[in-house]
Amino acid sequence: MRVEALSARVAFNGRGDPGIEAEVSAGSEVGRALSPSGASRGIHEAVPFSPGGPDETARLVSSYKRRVVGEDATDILGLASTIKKIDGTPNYSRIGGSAAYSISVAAAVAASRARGVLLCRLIDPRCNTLPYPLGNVIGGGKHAGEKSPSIQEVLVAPLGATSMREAIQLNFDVHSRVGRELSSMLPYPVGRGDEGGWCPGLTDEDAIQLASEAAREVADRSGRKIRVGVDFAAGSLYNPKDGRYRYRASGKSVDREGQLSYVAELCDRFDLFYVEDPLQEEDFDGFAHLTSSLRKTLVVGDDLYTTNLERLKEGARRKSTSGVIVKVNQVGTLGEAEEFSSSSKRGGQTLIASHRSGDNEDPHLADIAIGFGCALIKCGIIGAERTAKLNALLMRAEKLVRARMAKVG
Ligand code: 2PG
Ligand code: MG
Repeated sequence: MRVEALSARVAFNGRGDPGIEAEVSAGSEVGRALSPSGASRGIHEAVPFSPGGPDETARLVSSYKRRVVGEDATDILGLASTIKKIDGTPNYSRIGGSAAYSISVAAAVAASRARGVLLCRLIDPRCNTLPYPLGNVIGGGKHAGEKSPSIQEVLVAPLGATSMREAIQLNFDVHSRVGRELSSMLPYPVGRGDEGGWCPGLTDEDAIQLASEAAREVADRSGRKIRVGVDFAAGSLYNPKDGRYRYRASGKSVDREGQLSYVAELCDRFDLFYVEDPLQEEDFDGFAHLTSSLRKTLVVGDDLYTTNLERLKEGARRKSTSGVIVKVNQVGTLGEAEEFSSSSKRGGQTLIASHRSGDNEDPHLADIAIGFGCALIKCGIIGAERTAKLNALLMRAEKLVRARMAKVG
């Protein structure tokens, strides 16, 4: 099934950042995809735009579109390699990673429509695992204001839920319970960060405590297990000049050893099932230390890997992590992200598909998570760009008759 036409425009995400929206026709159907954008970006991520910025990135598409037209839209890996060749740089600095993202995803969407299958089934015709939603109840770091916690995300996952419907409801319940608690304990109204998590003027530990209590209450009432995790996004806390991690909310400042023990202490105190980027993105050995010592916690690499196969191999060699984040726009195309995902699962990693802090109403992440066989999907709880993915998961849970919730832990 050949790509018949391709066009692109600049469009905006829920944070107001520009992205590239591609429109691809194949098999007389049209697929669309709009690239998301990160605020705490890993240093090894694909460059989002060509040197002239978003408008030039969209305009450039017309100069190379004849090399995409005629390609097989159902061939996710083949199309990725064509786009990679067109760019010709290691990190999409010529055509822009946002163009690579949107063209590759839009082509797959068009192909799935033309075939009459869900996008997840185009990615993997045998996919049958539904990921647990991992959503942030409290936001901090680069996703929230100065006075909010320094840790970027306090997350919950309803690992005892027996259906997608129940899982999503439990996350909503924890989120609203935290909101009610905050309005009774603080003398000012609390806003929400980029991903819909509350962003109160609390220290990190108070924020984790609050989310843990809310999770426990909802778990007790429902009889379902709900676990708490955090994304430190430690690259944002780290100062390479002095090698220290700074928590502006509490005034805490620690060196590498101090950070290692602080992470372990928080895991122990709050029974965290999940820690993402607990160290800065070059410290493969520090991650390995945590992975071997924190047996009950998933130690997850996001900025550590940036969905990059070579970095994943390095992590595998050093046994750095037990979990891996996949974000298509970190690497560029859907096909490259698929290769990364397969390789990480072969290596025994727990795979987590993730949204970006600047995201939009596209539902495609739900299909990507199911198609890649992810155990978890990190896509927030509140806000239309987050519920777009959650609602798509509900529909897939209904349509994929033999699908079951993933096994985590
Ligand atoms: C992260 C992401 C998504 P951003 O660090 O995991 O939550 O944030 O998109 O800002 O990189
Ligand atoms: Mg992260």
